[in-house]
Amino acid sequence: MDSMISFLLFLFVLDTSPAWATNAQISHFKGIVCNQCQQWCENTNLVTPGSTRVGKAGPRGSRGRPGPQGPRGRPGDFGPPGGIGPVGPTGPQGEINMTLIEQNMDRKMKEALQMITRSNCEGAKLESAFARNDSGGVFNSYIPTVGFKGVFCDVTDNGGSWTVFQRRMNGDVDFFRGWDDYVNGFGDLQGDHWLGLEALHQLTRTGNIELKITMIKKDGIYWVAKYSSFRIGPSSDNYRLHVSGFSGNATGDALSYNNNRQFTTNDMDHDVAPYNCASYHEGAWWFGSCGSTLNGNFHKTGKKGLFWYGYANLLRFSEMKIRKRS
Ligand SMILES: [Ca+2]
Repeated sequence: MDSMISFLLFLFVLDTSPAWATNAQISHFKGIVCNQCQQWCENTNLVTPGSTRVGKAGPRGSRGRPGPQGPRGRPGDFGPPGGIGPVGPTGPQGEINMTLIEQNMDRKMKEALQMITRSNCEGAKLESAFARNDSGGVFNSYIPTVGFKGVFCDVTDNGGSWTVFQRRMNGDVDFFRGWDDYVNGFGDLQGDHWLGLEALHQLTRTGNIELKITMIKKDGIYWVAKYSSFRIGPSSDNYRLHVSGFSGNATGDALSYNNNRQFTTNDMDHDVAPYNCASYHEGAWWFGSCGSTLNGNFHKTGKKGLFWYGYANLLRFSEMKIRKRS
């Protein structure tokens, strides 16, 4: 009942717009009515923006106190990596530690190293040969002053380690040659060949070298001539022969006649004959006043043939090889 009275009073106030009603009084009545009849007020849009008045702005307030310090920030990401610096100066050359290198090599590498560093056939193994046959094979060697050179190593005869330096077996290589060829060597290492006088000098210069000569006569007899000491002098002495200590079943010590003789070829006569013994025998050897030679003409007989200790002992095979004396 009281609300109804207030409402009627409010309508009265609004309709009459009395001059005596202050804004505060109007707002007071609005509050009372709408507290009681809120839904009605909303539905009738009785409360309008115009029903309130905006007052003058008040004085500006004082500045507030600073707020509390904020939490610490997260660390930043890493930056991009820097560039590669300049190459430093080259260090001093170190010494080659052969012991360490060999320790790290496998067996095959060691064999390869032995192949290129060996100067003779000592300890040569057949499986390391470049080419081979029943008695041995071809190996690469490094001979002082000569350089790299192929050699045929006999790895089977009485313990092996033989370096073959002369062989006549089929006659397909001409042995009637000049000085340079005999110094440097010629022929087929697996067949007929001459290793070379300079190589022979280098391989025997230290001494303690033995020589073995195997021969097969035309009649099939097998001969062996061994010498316990064999050495070839230097180029300046025309590769003089020093040999001694003969043994074997070959008839006669043929090389004793050639001992201490210089080498003679058809273009370099160092023999004592009034003519050139190499031309006379169609070969080359440590001739004195000539004498026998294993470097004669394979296909001829008599003084131009291949013989040992006299023209009558013609050969169809000869091989000369050396190794360190045990
Ligand atoms: Ca002469």
